[in-house]
Amino acid sequence: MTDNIDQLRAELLAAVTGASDAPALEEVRVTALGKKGRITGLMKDLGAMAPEQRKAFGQQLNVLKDEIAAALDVRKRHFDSAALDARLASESMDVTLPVRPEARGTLHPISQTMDEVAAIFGQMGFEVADGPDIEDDFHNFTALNFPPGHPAREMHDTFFLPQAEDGQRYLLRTHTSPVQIRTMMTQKPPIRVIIPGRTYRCDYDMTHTPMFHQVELLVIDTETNMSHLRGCLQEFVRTYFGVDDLTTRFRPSFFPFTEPSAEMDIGCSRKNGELKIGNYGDWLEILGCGMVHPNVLKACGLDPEVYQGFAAGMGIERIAMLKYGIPDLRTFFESDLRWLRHYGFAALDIPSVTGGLTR
Ligand code: 2U9
Repeated sequence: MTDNIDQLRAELLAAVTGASDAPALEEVRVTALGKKGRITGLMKDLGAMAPEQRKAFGQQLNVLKDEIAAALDVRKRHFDSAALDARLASESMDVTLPVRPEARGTLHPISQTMDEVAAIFGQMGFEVADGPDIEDDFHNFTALNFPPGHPAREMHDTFFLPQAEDGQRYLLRTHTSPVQIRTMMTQKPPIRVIIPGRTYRCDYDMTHTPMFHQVELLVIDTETNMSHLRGCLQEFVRTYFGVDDLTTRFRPSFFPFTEPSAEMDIGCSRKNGELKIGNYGDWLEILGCGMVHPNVLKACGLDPEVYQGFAAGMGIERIAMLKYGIPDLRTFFESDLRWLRHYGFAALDIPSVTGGLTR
């Protein structure tokens, strides 16, 4: 009996050692320990033996079973680690190789334009501020001096969220101006901020998309006036469009949040249906602006007798289209890779006032 077990042990251990790969080893396991395996078969024979013999033989079989299982386990781990090494070797890559040119990503013109705007105003001492896309009525309308029945407060102009548990009707901000309200309520003047960001209005046609981008700016100090506003905006458009002596023109306008309010035009030419920025005698509207309304200052806890400020706002898509000759607004949001490759920017082409601003 013992001789048989010793012989079986030697045979099975030799088979384990001789298995050349994981499937061969699995076959050995089935042969030894599977349902119809050799050790399993001997276990079944125990039932027919006398109690004394069953006890002695059973113990020897259990030892054999454990030994073979352990040997199988050691050999299996050897194959597993060899397989892992082979996989790691086959999947390794040389991270020092240059990026494949056809896989190169580009910066969307919206991101590039926002970066350029931030670089120009940053040079003038402005900081970038941001705030939530979901706003409440106070920050988006009331603090900005919108009267109760103003059309912008209507359902068909603004995306309202379902009434919240706190009874408020939250909305997707219709401009980035709520960020200026939050800034004035939390920071002590002097304030010089620009706010680039997403804005939302219920509108979709050739010149409007439900989500678009704006950049607004705000300056609050004890002595600010329209000439500061004009100088600042003139400096911006000259740098942005790369035309050193670009002329600007102010036309009176109206916004609830500024008084007086104006629209600023820049010089251009429309000869032969081609738009060119420069001093060619024609005018192109570029942005809206004005002195911050005293009611807005009061709503933010600032005394209009002490502080004045100016603000302006412009559409990012519009100034990107003008500078980079992009004819159709809707293409900005189509995620067309050919369009992105054509109009996109190299990721490392970081804009600054001295480089990367003009093409
Ligand atoms: C505060 C006070 C005043 C921001 C301003 C405009 C004029 C303006 C439009 C340009 C094109 C929006 O994207 S657009 O449709 N904006 O004409 N925006 S003054 O005035 C502010 C903002 C915040 C507290």
